[in-house]
Amino acid sequence: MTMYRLYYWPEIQGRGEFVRLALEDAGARYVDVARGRGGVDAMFRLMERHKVFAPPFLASGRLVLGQTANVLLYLGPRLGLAPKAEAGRLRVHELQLTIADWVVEVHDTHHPIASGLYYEQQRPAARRRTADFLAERLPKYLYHFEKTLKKQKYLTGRTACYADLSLFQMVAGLRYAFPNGMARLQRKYPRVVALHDRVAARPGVARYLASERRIPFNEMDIWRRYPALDRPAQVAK
Ligand SMILES: N[C@@H](CCC(=O)N[C@@H](CS)C(=O)NCC(=O)O)C(=O)O
Repeated sequence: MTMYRLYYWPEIQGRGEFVRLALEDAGARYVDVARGRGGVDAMFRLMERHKVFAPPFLASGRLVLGQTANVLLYLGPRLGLAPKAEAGRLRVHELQLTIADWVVEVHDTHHPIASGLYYEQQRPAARRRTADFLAERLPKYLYHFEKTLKKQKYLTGRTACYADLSLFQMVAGLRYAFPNGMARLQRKYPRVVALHDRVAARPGVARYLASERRIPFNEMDIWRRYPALDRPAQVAK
């Protein structure tokens, strides 16, 4: 069985989680290198040598691949998490790229001006950005996936693909970051919620979620809980 090496920041789920969920769902053998003894130094060395722009990246034998969606494009067929036909594979890749765009927008709710500044240095802009995200962008993404799931169990039909696992992760992360916003919104997207629950119950994923390998969400991650950004609905007086 192939041994994969995943490289990602050791203290957060982040984008590494999309890859981890695919590996865990399939019961693949892998090492989370930066969480081991080599730490992030091992990660930086390989990044430098292979000119990878940013983590996560994956090493498989001599192959080193960066960009989350690219890593999943490679892993999908090898882990039984992608359709066989090219058209189906490209459709899954398209869905994954849409999720990648969505992740950037989630990140930008707490870092709307610059990634290099602290959240505390961009709070007013973060409030404006989050209000727009919750009112306009989040419903647009959720509706897109709700529509895609119409009349089918998983995003591409009867069997799960890696984009289903990533959609699970989006719902989990968004519920953590915006418990009030998501409580208001999610009842309008029952198929997305059912997909989340279906993925969480898959044996490999359920085992992983119950393990210590699943790091809890935290405020260094992409999905951050800042109560000032996620106010409860106004109660009418
Ligand atoms: N488009 C890339 C983005 C990768 C990325 O932004 N990685 C973050 C961690 S989640 C990082 O460490 N970025 C460093 C940087 O952008 O300078 C992907 O989807 O993998």
